[in-house]
Amino acid sequence: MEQFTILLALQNTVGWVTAVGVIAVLIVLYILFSTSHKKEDKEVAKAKVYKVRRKYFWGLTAVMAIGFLSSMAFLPYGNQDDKTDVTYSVLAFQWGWKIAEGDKLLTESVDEFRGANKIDVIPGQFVKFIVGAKDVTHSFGIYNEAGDMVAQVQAMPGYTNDLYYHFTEPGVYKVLCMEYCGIAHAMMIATINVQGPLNDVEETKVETPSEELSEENEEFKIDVVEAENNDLQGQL
Ligand SMILES: [Cu+2]
Repeated sequence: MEQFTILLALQNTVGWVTAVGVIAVLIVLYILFSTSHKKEDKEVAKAKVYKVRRKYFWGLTAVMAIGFLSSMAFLPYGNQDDKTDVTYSVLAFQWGWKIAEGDKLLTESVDEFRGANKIDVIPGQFVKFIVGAKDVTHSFGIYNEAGDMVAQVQAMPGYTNDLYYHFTEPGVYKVLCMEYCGIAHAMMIATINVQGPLNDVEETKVETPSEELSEENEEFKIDVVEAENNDLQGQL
């Protein structure tokens, strides 16, 4: 966040320097042309303006070069691989997704590549997706449970693109194709299941009455346990 603030401040500064420079040139132009009437004066004025303009151009180029080079150090994109917990390869095809752990897409041909259209990710994992396509251009879009797109990258044949996403929120994420790719484009759906391990689910106590359970009660208890198990499955 801090880096973005610095970048914005730099952008603003460059903007202001440009604006002030343009205004200065316009003022000089105006003064020179409004005070010189004779033809030869205009020629002299023109030469002066060109000289100022040249200096301004090189000055601005130097300021921009220094600003650009020094701001490179603050770019928020470096070292993503160091943060990566798990890498997945993603192959888009007409019409579906193959997702497999690892960087197989970089080493295997697209015909050999095997994968599933559903993966499990542990909440908190920083995931790298290596995304490619088998046939035509597709687009790998990740949607959260609220239906908001949280990350997206093009899936192109012959290339791979990297996409990083930090799954901080648990939930069932959907992968949809963002690039119209033919008749069954809308059927291209994969699932990224971001749920905690089973033992993270809070245990619900089944209260046992102190008196001995009759057969009927015993059955009732089993029903309750099964219903709870079903609930858990629904969540997972
Ligand atoms: Cu597609």
